[in-house]
Amino acid sequence: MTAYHIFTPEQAMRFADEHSELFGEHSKLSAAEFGDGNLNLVFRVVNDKGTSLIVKQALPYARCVGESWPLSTDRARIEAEVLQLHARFCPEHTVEVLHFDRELSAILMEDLKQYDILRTALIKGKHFSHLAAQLAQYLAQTLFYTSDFVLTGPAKKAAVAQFINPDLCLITEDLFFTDPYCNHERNNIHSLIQPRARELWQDEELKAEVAALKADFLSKPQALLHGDVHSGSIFINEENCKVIDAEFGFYGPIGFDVGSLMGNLLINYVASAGLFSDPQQVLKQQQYLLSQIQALWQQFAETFSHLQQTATQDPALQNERYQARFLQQVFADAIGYAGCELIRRTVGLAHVADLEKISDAKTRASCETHAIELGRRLILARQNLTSIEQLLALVQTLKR
Ligand code: SR1
Ligand code: MG
Repeated sequence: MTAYHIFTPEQAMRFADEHSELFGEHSKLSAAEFGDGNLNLVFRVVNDKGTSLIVKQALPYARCVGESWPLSTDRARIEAEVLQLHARFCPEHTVEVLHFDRELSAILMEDLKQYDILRTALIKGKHFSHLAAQLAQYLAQTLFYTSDFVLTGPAKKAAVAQFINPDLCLITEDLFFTDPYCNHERNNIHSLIQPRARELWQDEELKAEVAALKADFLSKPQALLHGDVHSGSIFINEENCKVIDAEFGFYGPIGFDVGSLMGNLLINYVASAGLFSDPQQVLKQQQYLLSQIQALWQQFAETFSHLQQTATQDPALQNERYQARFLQQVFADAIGYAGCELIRRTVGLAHVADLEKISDAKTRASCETHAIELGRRLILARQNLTSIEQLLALVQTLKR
């Protein structure tokens, strides 16, 4: 067993070589660190034939801030175990973990270099017709099979304990639900939208609803979530998409994963007016995103409902009325969490390239204001929206 130390590229290379047959003997390997995420080191290890693997190592602090923000390296175990479990239920759309070393908090995984990051692709205006269908499958399968519909009471409690993830949950608890609604020093607010952000801090109606969403995030362990399904955690190409980066995984409300994804598609929707100069391209992009959001919910609900009817183990939870009610509440929760994602990516610590890439400050401010308004409406209206068509109508009535 090797004690924890922060990898150099050379050490990451040796780690990959020791734990994979893929490179073969006498391979000439090279490695480079290329991570640009908020928390970890990420190395690509390549042999002389171009075969490559990824080594991801958790640092004992948040990379984007430094040692002043300590973080448990146990998140690497959580990530590896969530990905391994999700891969049992949806291997097509989960990145493959090849090896995990607990001491080193290091994961060896497949390299998705034939894929693009979804966020980058959307910013370039690339469209994939399979996006919604595949991610609906990923969400429905992973969330259903880790829920009370399938697990016995004792097995579920053991699973909840296995995935207790206090450090990373605290990040979400703070960044998603607390900071944007007060004058927090972590917030990152462009000067042109300062006045709109300040209104959030006084918006008691909104803050009460965000409190309810946070309380559910804290105390509704429905399924093993990925916990951070934003469009930077999804790799996509013409045929397939795969989800990575499950370090925020824990047992929480199903609507959080579904809503995080919807929220990210909506962020690109509002940003597209600033990303593209041709109004026709904006329209095309927005239509594409709305059609994907619609298909995402429809196909998620269809698959989840089918699984409820055919694979529920718990006799009481086989009740059809309860099952329908459950799914309706997931929908409302998802809309609320999508709203929170729109707001926190605009005024909170962690911004996203969709909005940051808009070079004209006034245009960006107008898109950000749109994001805040849309987020607010979603949070407030979520319990009254009973169909995906109603959600899309609400999105379309709110103009920039
Ligand atoms: C300090 S971590 C900031 C954000 O990056 C992650 O991907 C999560 O979305 C988190 O909120
Ligand atoms: Mg991440």
